[in-house]
Amino acid sequence: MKVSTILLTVLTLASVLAVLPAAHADNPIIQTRYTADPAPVVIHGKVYLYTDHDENHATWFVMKDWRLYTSSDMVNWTDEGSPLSLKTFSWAEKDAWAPQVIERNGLYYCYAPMTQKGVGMSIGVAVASRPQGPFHDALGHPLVHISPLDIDPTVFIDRDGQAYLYWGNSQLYYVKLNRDMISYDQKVGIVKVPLTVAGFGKGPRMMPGRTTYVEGPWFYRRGDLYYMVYAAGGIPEFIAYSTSPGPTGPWTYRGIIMPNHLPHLAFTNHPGVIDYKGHSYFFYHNQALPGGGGFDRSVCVEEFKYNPDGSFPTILPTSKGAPPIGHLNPFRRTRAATIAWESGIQTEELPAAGVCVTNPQNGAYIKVEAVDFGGKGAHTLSVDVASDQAASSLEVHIDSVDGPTVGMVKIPNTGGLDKWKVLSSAIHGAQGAHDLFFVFRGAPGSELFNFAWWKFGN
Ligand code: FUB
Repeated sequence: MKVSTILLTVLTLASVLAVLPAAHADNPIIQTRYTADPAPVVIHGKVYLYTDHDENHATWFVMKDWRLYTSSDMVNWTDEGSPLSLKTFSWAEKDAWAPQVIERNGLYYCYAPMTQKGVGMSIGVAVASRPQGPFHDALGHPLVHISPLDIDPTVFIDRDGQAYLYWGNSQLYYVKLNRDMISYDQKVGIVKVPLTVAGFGKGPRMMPGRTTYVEGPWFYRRGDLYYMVYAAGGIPEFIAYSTSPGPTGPWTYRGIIMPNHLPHLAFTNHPGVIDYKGHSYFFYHNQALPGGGGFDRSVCVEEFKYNPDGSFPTILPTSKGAPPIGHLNPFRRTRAATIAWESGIQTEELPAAGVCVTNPQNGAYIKVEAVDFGGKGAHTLSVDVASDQAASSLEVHIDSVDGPTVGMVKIPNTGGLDKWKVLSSAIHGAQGAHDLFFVFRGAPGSELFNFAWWKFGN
């Protein structure tokens, strides 16, 4: 793409973003925490989105745990808590950075970079029997360490069963993983990928003699073409990609996917690419949440279509995000921490209750998108809540936060924020497909109640 075309695209985008109504935004897709470095994977028909986690008000990368969110419709994301943290690795000191998870033979392997005490960034591997974890350190020491910039592992199993782990900042390395996924072919050893201009593009002026490759590689195959998508070009980073006829190169530079210098993008970026239910998705991070910044980032997603020759289109960040694919069934028990958008709540893992919605104040709300109440509609709503306040309520609206009220559950003092009670109430007028809004009401300035799950009845 010509520089003038990129500039025009950037300017057009800037004006489009300026007029997009924030109230309808679904990007960033996680609002309850700052999340970065998305690592999506499809497991048993569901998207598992692993992220790392920027602590609030950070002035450097302050990152202690990894988080997991799941979705079946690409708009409602369920907070599954933290499946692993620095505490998982006895040798870790700090810096829970960009992870990736892969399944093999019914086990789930998480490759994660972190600072090894007294050594520098190294990559560990943890294993779990469920994608939700808990993950356990598989080795008790790092899997690979070759430089202080050993970060951003990306893992892929090819059709012949050979698994590859690529990683690295400013230099790309790989190993051929053994079938156990926790050791690698020592004869091949750690391979340094030749970063040629033909393979990875010419770096900008501030990176003399270098290619565009910086970090955050995301490796996969589509048909017979192998893709390496990565953060590129120095700071602020754009996302570029290279392709190859084989898993170990030779690589050909294919250009920019997501430009930099766009409103709300952070100085870093990190790709994650999946196909799901016949659609293609590009995950990245920005700094668009209130209080956001380069060290308080947020994961986003856009839907895209590959060009017929397998090349990427230019993907621009939007505040709208990907459209829903399918409807959420409200007659199944749904965790309250299933959220398309929220305002004024938190999520927290509570003993005996799992990940719940906590700390809502008067006027806080949760939006659940594309909920199908069917032709017969819903007539009851049950919610599992715990409260130490006398007179709170949960209003149920459809279409918008101040749209028609279809019901209201009175929430009494249940005996404490850990005393759970299932309460039910009548619902009127919830029929067909709508966005659903739970609005929290109660004494201003108070933490109203904890909310574990909800279920409509007909
Ligand atoms: O999140 C910490 C580091 O910033 C990641 O490992 C890089 O990819 C960049 O996003």
